[in-house]
Amino acid sequence: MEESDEHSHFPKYLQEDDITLECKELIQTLPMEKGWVSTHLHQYQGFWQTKKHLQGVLSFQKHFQAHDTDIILATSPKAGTTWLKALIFALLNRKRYPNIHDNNHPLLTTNPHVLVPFLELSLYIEKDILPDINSFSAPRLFSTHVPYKSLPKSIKDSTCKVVYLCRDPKDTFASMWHFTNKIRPQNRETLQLEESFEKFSRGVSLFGPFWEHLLGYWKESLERQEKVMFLRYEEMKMKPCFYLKEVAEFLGCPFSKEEESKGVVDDILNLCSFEKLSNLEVNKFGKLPSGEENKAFFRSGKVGDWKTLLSIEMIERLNTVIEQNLGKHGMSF
Ligand code: PAP
Repeated sequence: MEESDEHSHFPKYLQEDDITLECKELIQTLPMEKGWVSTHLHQYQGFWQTKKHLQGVLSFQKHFQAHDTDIILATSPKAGTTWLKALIFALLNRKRYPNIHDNNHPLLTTNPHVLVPFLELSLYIEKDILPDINSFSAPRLFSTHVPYKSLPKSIKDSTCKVVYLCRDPKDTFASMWHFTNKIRPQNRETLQLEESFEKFSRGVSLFGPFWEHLLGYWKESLERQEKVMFLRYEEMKMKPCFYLKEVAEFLGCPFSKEEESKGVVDDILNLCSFEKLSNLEVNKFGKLPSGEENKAFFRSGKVGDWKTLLSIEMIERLNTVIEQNLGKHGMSF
């Protein structure tokens, strides 16, 4: 029996039998490193995965058939996935739930990760069981942490839309470190900050290197603007109204003048705000089907919280890594 690693989204204990033969054989051929917690990470198509994630990725790559109307939310872990899921779910379902104050909105009783499932971490994670996603009504809304280059061909070839959200790697690291500590098995000591930081800076984190993840979607967003929309957490925090309207345009469901004057944009932003979501019963006391507490996905929701965690040396080191890998592509944080 092996403990699953950081950011589970799937059951904590992984039996050898839960892994397909195909995945076991592939793993023998891949570079390997010790992960942040206890299990190993395996480098597949340039990105680090746990065994179980890898199996989900393989099944997703093999079986998922995109529809032209699908919408895929892509993020690297801890970039603000929960927020993006809530916002876009509320945006797409605004006609179905026109009165957000009516208490019947699904986001008031259900965690965003349940409403917008991960393809590789949830829908395609079970060995030998394929999800029945053809019954989902259009537009189907899914999410993924899989890097652009590893997405199934049908996503790239179809006209389905991809919305990517990234975040300052210093905050991403801080969020990931706190989260991994929170969900670690009770009998494990607190993660060593220095050790996790060293791995993150070398690119060894779930779906890392973070810079390659970000660049894959960034380049595609420049080449195919109608296909991939590239968003930053910090900018969305600063101008949420502007970006929600931009996303609505991009997804082909712009707000009408009437909706704007009725305050629909603000209603969605309020419903999906950190304060609102984190204080709901479901997110304070509920759990995901995979066993994680919903509250683990709501910590501080701030920009720049890394200042409370990282030493001056760490900040310098990460800034250098960011500059070396992203600076030449015109990106900075
Ligand atoms: P995931 O990629 O593992 O699904 P994700 O949702 O990206 O997780 O990570 C949670 C982060 O998003 C937390 O950041 P923090 O640790 O720096 O606080 C969490 O607080 C933040 N978050 C969750 N919901 C919201 C929200 N509604 N608005 C802004 N930030 C949010």
